Amino acid sequence: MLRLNDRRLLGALDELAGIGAIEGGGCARLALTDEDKAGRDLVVGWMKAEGLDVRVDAIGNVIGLRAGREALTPVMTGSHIDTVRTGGRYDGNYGVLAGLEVVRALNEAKLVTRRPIAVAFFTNEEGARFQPDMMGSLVYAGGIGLNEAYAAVDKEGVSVGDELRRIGYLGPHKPGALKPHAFVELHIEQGPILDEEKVQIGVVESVQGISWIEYTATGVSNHAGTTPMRLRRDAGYLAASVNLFARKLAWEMGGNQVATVGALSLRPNLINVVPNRAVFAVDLRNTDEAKLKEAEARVAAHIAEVAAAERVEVEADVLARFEPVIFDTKLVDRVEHHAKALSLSTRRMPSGAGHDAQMMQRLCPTAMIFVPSVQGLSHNVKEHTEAADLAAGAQILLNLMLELAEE
Ligand code: HGY
Ligand code: MN
Ligand code: MN
Repeated sequence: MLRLNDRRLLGALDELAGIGAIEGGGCARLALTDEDKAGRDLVVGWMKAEGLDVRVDAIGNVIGLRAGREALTPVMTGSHIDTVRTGGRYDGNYGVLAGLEVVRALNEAKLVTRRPIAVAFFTNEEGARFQPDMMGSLVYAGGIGLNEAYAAVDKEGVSVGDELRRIGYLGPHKPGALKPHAFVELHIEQGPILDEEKVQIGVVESVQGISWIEYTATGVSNHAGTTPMRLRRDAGYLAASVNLFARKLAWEMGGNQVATVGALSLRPNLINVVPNRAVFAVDLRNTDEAKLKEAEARVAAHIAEVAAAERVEVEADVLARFEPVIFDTKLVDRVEHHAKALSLSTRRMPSGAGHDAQMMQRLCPTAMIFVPSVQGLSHNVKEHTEAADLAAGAQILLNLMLELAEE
C-alpha cells in the first residue's frame, strides 16, 4: 500500500500555520486579506513544485491538476485555507495539505493514475469576513453568480471583487468548468463526538442546514440616567432578548438544534447612553429542514413581539441559507470501507459545520472523512488533532482517491 509521508504533512501544516500566526498557536487568515494571499502563495508554490497545472478561477478558487493516463474527469479533493479570526491550524488547511500529500506520494512513487487528480482550495469558506460562507465552492457549483459574489462587502464596505483583484487572485478560469468524477473532503470534526466516544474516523453522511440572518434594530438613544423605563426604545435590549430566546429555543427543541448570536455591535456603545442601534447575527442550524424553518419562524416571531413592545424598528438581512445536504451513499460506504480496511474505528455522523463538500455534492458524488478534534474545540486557537489521527485520515484519503482514480 502506498504510504503517505505523515511527517511532511505535519511540517506543511506547521509552515502554513506560521502565516497569520496568532497568540496561542492558531492563525488568522480572513478571506482575501494579505495573510490569506500569503497562505495562497505558499500553497500555490507547493502545488507548482509538485508539477501540478495550477488554475485560478474567477472567484479565486485554486485547483492544482495532475494529469492521468487518460483525459477523464478528475478525482478531486480539497477544502479551504482561509480561517476565522480566532482560527486553529487544522480547519480547512488539513484537507488541502493532505490532498497535496497525496500528490507528493504519487510523484515519489512515479505512479500515474488512470484519472487526473485535482487538489483544490476554495475562496472564503468561512464567511467570517464576507457572506455567505462556502462562497467559492457555491459559485463553483453554480449556486450564486460571480457578480453577486463580487458585490459582497465586509464591515468596512470593501468588496470581494476588489479584494480578489488586489491580492491577484481574480483568475481567468471559469468556476466549475472542471467537473469532478468525485469529490472527497478530509476535515477535522470540529465537534466533540469522535473525541468523547474515542472513535478514530467520522464517516460523514450529511451536513446540517444553516441559517445566518443579520438583524439591524433601530431605537432611540437617550440618557441612561434620566430616561424612565416606560419611555425607552432600547435596541440593545432587543438584541439581548433575541440571544436569550434563541438559546432557550435551542434547548427546548433539542436534537441537533443549535443557536448562536456570535456577532453583535451596539451604537453608540457608551456606558451612559441607551443604544439606538444594534446589529446582530443569528446563526441557527439543524439537520432537519422543517425544524430549522420552525426555529427561524419562532425567532422572527419573538423579534416582532419585542420590537412592537419596545417600539424598535427591525430589518432582517439573510446572509446565508443552506438546506441540509446528504452525501452520495455509495461514496460514504467507501469511506467507511477504507477506514475499516485500516482497522480504524468508525461512526457515521452528520457534520455540524458547513463545508465546501456540501456545495460539491451538487456537481458530483461527494463524501467527507472526519478525524477527531480534541475536546471538540474549533474556531479556537486551541484547536488540536493528534498526529496519529491526522495520519490515519490522510491515509484513507489516499487509498480512496487511488481507487476512485482507477475506475
Ligand atoms: O460556519 C461554518 O460552519 C463554517 O466554518 N463556515
Ligand atoms: Mn472548515
Ligand atoms: Mn471553519
